[in-house]
Formats: sequence, structure tokens, C-alpha cells
Amino acid sequence: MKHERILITGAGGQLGTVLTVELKKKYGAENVIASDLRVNPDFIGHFEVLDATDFDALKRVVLEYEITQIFHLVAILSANGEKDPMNTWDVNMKSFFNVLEVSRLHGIKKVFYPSSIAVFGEDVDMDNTPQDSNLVPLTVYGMSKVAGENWANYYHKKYDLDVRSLRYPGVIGYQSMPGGGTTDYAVDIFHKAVKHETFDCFLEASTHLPMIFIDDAIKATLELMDAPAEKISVRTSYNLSGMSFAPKDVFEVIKKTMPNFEITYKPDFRQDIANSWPNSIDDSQAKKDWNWQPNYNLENMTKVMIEKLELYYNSKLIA
Ligand code: AKB
Repeated sequence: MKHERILITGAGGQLGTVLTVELKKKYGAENVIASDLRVNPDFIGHFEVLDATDFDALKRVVLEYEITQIFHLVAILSANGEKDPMNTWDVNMKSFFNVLEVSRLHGIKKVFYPSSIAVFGEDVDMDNTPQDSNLVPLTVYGMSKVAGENWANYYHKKYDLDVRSLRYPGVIGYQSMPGGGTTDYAVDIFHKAVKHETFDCFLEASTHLPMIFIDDAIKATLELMDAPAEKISVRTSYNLSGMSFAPKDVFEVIKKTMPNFEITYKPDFRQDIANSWPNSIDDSQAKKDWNWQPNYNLENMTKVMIEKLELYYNSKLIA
């Protein structure tokens, strides 16, 4: 049987950094090729400098390494996306078209495509937002994800390409920083707490959003990709959630171990984006189809975040 050979695009991002490590454990370092626009000097293993909007460059890597699966993580996120809408559309769509086409033409078996809670916008139930809601997003990032979900479904129906997708909520992890999203505050708040700095929150205190701890996000990704094809009833993208909270909630939980921690609220343009997104998500279809079950809630995630970031900042002090 042919070995699986995995290509990760956008491997230097928040999810990519951690997913690459897990995929190397699962498939062997020699079978995982990480790629991004810039070299990561600390990366050990196969790394390719790759602009996924360049079809020929992508094709070269796919053929050279005899790739069988692509995890396509390239994207300009919600907040950064609003600063340059045309470029966001261009990068997000072009890179995904290239992945779909290279997969169709060169025998890739499976593709993972990350979608987002940003697909939701006008006219949805904000609490426990259903899988089959209206998708009328208010950001260009969200629009690109709705289009991408439909293209994923199209390639599956028309060409039998096994594309699978998750609508990620805000991802919170200690290993890497998010870049340019609306849920980024929920990572930054832990860094500020551990560094004993006041946190200036760019969202209002009571803005509830769906969130997930990075370990659960990776677990969901791998479980979805491993599920038997006949269990995958959603070929656009699955709702996914781990927990839901507002800035004041995470602040209160952090304060239990760091009583001197302080927060100020200075909402900016990201407040409008957050207001257009659900407070919480119904991910029962993922639970039903491939037994999705998160392990982390706000309390146990906070414990891990503080422990890991304290270790990180203390080791930097010693070094
Ligand atoms: C963002 O905030 O843009 C992302 C997302 C929810 O897709 N983290």
C-alpha cells in the first residue's frame, strides 16, 4: 500500500504549527511536508517555501513529494481581511482553487479545508446556531469561507474528491499566536495575565463567542479526517464547538489564580465583526456523525494555558 504523504499549507500559522507536530507523530516526520510563505528557522523536517496562490509552485511540491493528502490552512482571517478585502478574497479563494485543482488532476485522495464561525452573519439564531443556518456573512473572510464550503461540496459531488471541513470557532492555544482574527483576544489575555500586565480588551465585556482549546481543535481535525467516508454527511463544513464565553468570563476565571490581574475594555472595529457572529454553536451533527466530543471547558483550559505560558516565560527569563 502506498504511504500517506501529507502537505500542510500555511503550516506556520496558529493551527498549522501544532497540527504539523501531530501529523508528524501520526504519519512519521518523513511523510509530512510543511509549507508556508516564509521559512521557519526552527523547523525540523521537510519544509517548503510555498505561495499556494501559485499553481505551478504547488504542483511542483505535490509531484516532487508524491503527496496524497493536503491540509490547506492558508487564509487571511476576519480582522486583517477587512483591511484589504480584495486581496483577502484573492488569497483565500485562489489558494483553495489551486488545492482543489491540483488534487483533482494529480490523484490527491483527501483534502482538509478549514471553515469558520465567520460564515454566519445576518438572520441566524445567535444561540446554539444550527448547522443548516442561512449563511450571510458580514466579512470578506466569512464570504470566502462560505464560497469555499460550496466549492468543497462541488468537488466532492462532481469529481468525488474527498474534501472535509470544520467551521472552527476561536482557537485558543499556548504554542503559537493567532494572526489577525477577531477571537485573538482570547489568546492574548492569557499572555498578559502571565506577564503580570493589564489586558486592554478590544471587545466588550459581555461579547459571547464560540471557542475551542487547541488540543480539541486538533483532535476534531484528525478525527474528521479519519472517519469512514460514509459517516460524513456534511460535505460543506461541520459546525464545531468546545465552549462559549465572553471576555468577562475568562477574566474572572484567570483572576481565581491571579487575583491582581486587571482588564480594561476598549472595543474597536472588531466589535462589529464579533456582534455578527453566533454566541454559541450547535455541533450535534459532528457528534452524531463521527462522535465528536470536546475535552476542554473554560476552567480546565485556563489551568493548562496558565501553566504552559508560565513555563514558557520563565524559561525565557532563564535563557
Ligand atoms: C477569526 O477570528 O477570524 C478566526 C475565526 C473564528 O475564524 N479565529
